[in-house]
Amino acid sequence: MLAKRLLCRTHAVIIPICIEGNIACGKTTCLKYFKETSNIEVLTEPISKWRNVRGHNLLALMYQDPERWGLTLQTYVQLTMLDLHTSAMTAPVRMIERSIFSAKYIFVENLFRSGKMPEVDFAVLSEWFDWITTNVSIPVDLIVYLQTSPHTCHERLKQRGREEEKVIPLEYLESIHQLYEDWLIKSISVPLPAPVLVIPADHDLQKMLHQFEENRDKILAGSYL
Ligand code: TTP
Ligand code: MG
Repeated sequence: MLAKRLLCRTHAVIIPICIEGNIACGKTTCLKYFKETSNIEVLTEPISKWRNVRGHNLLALMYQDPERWGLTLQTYVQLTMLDLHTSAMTAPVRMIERSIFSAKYIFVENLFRSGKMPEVDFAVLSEWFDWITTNVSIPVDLIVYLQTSPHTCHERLKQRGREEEKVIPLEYLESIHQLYEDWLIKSISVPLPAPVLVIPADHDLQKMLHQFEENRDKILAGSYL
C-alpha cells in the first residue's frame, strides 16, 4: 500500500481516505483534527447543500416523510458525493467525510430494508449507483471506521441538537450501526472499496484526539498494511 501510494505520488495521482461511521460518531471532529495538524486536503460532507437545494431542505423533508422524500434526498446525496470524489485535488493527501459507497450501502439500504423506500425507488437509485461506479473511477485508499455504540451516537446527537435530527430514535441508529458492522467488520453484505482501519470511538474528545494521533502514520501513510 505504501508502495502504491508512493507510485501514485510520483505520477501525481493521489488516492483518498474516507472517514466512516454512524451519525454523530465524530467524523467531522476527526477531519478537523487532521486538517489542523497536517498538510492534507479535507472534504467535509456537503450537508449544507442537502439542507438547502434552491431553497428546499431535503434532509428535513426526508426525516418528516421518508417514503415520499427518501429518493429525492438520496439522489441528491449521490450527486454531491460524486462531485466530492471527482473534484480536483489540492494537496498530496485527501480525507473525505463518508463516501458515495456508504450513502448507498448504508442509508439507501436502510430506507429500503425498513420498508420506507418503495422497491421502484430503490431500483432507480441502484441503477444510478451501478452506472456511476462502473463508469467513473472512484478510488479509495483506506476507510477509517469510527466504531461507536448506537447509544453513544444517540447521546451526541441529542447534545448537538441539529433541528432535522430531533426525530431520530435509537432504533434508527441501531439499524445504521448494524449495516456498518456487516459492511466494514463482517464484510458480508456489499463489496469493500478499500482496506479498513477501525478506531473505537465511544471515548471523550481528549481520548479521541489521542487515538487520532496514535494512528496518524497508519492513516496518512497506509504503511500498516
Ligand atoms: P452524517 O454523515 O452522519 O454526518 P454527521 O456530521 O452527522 O456526523 P459526525 O458527527 O460523525 O460528523 O449525517 C448527516 C445527516 O445526513 C444525518 O442526519 C444522516 C443524513 N444522511 C442521510 O439521510 N442519507 C445519507 O446518505 C447520508 C450520507 C446522510
Ligand atoms: Mg459531520
